[in-house]
Amino acid sequence: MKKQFLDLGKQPIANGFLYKEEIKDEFFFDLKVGFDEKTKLITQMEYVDPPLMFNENYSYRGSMSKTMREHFKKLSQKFNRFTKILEIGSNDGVFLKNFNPAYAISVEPCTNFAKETIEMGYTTYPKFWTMELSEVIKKNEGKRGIIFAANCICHIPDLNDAFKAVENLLDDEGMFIFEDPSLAEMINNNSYDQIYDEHPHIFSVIALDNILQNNGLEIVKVKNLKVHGGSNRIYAMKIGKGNIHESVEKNKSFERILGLDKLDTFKSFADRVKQSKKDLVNLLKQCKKENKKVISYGATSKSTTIFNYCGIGPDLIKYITDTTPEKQGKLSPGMHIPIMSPEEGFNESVNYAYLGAWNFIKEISEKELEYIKRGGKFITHVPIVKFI
Ligand code: JHZ
Repeated sequence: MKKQFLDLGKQPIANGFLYKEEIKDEFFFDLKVGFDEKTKLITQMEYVDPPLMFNENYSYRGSMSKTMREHFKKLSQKFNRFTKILEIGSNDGVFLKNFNPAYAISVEPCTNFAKETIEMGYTTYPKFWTMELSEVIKKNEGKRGIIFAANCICHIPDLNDAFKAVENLLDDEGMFIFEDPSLAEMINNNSYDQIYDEHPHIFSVIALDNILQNNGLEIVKVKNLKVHGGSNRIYAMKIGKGNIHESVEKNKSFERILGLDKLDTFKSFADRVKQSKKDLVNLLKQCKKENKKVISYGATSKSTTIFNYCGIGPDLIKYITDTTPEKQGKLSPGMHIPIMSPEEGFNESVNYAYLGAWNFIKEISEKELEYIKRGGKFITHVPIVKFI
């Protein structure tokens, strides 16, 4: 039974960057978030139909940041080169490209990206991850020693089906490894922008272990990661097949201390979210009053939630810069702020830049030393609304 604790209002498709002519057909939904009392899962009250988000026009490229390219390269070096791997949600191949196509295959429902990894030589199933698909792959390719997914499992509405499908395709001694944003980090950082259509769930280790165990799998190890504003890498195996590392209980008891197994914790989080909205809007209005030019750095899915929930449009944020070619020349979803390349828009006229990609603050501040030296400032809402 889901109990609603947060209403983030009408929201568009977070990665639905669009042209002016497309505004009239733009899709909106109610973004409401609840707590499932049985499994302790934080999950949306109603899910957006996946093909509306993940299709041939999907614009998020995992390889756009150096941080993530290095992250996946480093991780891939820990894997046995000769283990048969399946990646669920291979995007533009940012992880997959580190493996020999003879051993690594993938699943990717965004057909624009599936085409890219096929061209790179990898067998890629251009489909959503389901029990039905895992049966097809088992017949065609055989079972897998490793099933990997980064920023993908929390995108799947039906977790029971997804985990059953993993259990079906995994070798008996195989390892299911996946990373997604951490609920503990979201609560601690007030980073409510982790919630958007593509993230129907935000995972605690407690909730994940409950749901995995209902489907024949269990968590054997947890690694806390810095990427994407704080994520967890979960290592899971078939029940009884692995030794349970102390990190599992450590994470669960930390989460219990934070109250992630109780609805009240999320009610107070919702109060902090409302305050964050007021603070951000007030700060941007003040900048406008002082005739400062404010732009946004990184046209992220996260900033779609922020701009639409807070009602921030081109009057407060002139435009957004982003390195992704597929986003440039378009408008941001819902609030229709123009997007351009950093070469075009990140220039001397900018006074302040709201960090849509706050999760890459280190990479961005290293890259934008000139801007910082001449007095340019960044604005963030994480963990509180402030100038950096
Ligand atoms: P970034 C996406 O979320 C969607 P987003 C998805 N649902 C998910 O889970 C996470 O990714 C992992 C640009 N950029 O990674 C590139 C610059 O312009 O925070 C990207 O468009 N300059 C799958 O969209 C965006 O910012 C830079 O220097 O919230 C970053 O998007 C850098 C570093 C990035 O994910």
